[in-house]
Amino acid sequence: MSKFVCNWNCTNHDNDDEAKDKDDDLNVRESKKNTNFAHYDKEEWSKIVTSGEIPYLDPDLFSYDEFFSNFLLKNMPCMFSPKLTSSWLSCRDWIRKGEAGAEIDFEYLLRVYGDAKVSAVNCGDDEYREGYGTRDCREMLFKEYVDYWKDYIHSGYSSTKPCLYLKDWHIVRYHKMCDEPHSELPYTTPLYFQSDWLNEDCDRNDIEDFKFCYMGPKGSFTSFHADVYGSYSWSANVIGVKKWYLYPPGTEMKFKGSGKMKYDWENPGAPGRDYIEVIQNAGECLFVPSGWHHVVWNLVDTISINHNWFNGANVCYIWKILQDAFGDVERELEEFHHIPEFKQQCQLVLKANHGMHYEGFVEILKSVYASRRKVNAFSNTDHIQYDIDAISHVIRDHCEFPEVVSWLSDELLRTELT
Ligand SMILES: O=C(O)CCC(=O)C(=O)O
Ligand SMILES: [Fe+2]
Repeated sequence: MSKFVCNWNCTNHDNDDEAKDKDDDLNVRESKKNTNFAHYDKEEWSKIVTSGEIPYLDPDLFSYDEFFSNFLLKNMPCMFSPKLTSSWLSCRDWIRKGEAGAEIDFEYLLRVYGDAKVSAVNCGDDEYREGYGTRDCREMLFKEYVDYWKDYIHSGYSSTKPCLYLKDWHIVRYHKMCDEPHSELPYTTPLYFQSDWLNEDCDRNDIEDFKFCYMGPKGSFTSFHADVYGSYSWSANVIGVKKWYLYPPGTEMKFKGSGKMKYDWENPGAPGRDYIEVIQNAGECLFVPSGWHHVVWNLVDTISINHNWFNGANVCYIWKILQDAFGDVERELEEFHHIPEFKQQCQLVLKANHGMHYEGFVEILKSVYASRRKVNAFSNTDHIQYDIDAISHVIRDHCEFPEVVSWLSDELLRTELT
């Protein structure tokens, strides 16, 4: 057993007959999804919302174990001081001294990334603002984006020009793919975020990862959302300032009328809509817990590094979100339920809509399990044991795939880890 107390509770009540009867009502269904958090101490979330502040941590004084127990397991946000990023190449080389303080070194960035392919969204687009994806997503070369950005700054951020936000750039993958001499990575993942099953799996299979660089002018923003698959995220500012509105799980329901979620831009904190406002300065790094909705504003020209990830501490939540998404697909395609391959077809739609299906999820669990049994993948034995226990727990809950459960039983028999 690991010394860390587990918080697993994977039973998905979506399968209950009684619950199915009520499923016609979207709001009932959505509030049922909130039971995904039943095993967390919501009191703790309310306390920090009431205090209006999140813990500010000095990495020299804060161990991984403390972060694991106090933030990952409790699903609570926190901010790390700039000491966490002070050794990053990007925090040194992407910035230069200007007349009014630190400024972006566009010339350096152009030399290294000029020909990289990037995409930028138009923050003025209504669809983007409403958080439903956008058709106005522009593919361009990095040098074209810099030309635009410089011009936008020069115009005094003119409201007659579009506000374009360069998002979701897989910069680590760019370094891996190009054989230019500038292969030194712009940052290293801080220890606190290194137990990362999602990116571990992407790296192992050489597929697109969840490690991003964001660059945007003053006024650019990311709409109201919770992160992909229910993952955690961390976000570090290389330069600039972000303002975050963080909503504890469940409070996003306050933005629902009948049907779709609608964020209230004029009044993000009307009574009952509990949130914390967080200012993130240059070098600081924010931990965003699973299922916390958020809106993010760049208050000045800002560059950040952001990862999405999950591990043993939130894997049950990821599994529940996946089951909920599968339930949604089944309901959408209900008229075809008599077709013999109905479930398999729903899995394919799940993969297309959600980005992951059951099989993909199990593959991640299996490969993390195998690597944890080699022990030295992540050196702390308590955390290795925690990961192994978490995977066993989720897989046992995975009754739709008896062959996976029997794979686990075989593996457990072979496990000699004490
Ligand atoms: O910085 C942004 O614009 C969005 C970041 C974000 O949503 C995240 O890191 O989860
Ligand atoms: Fe996010």
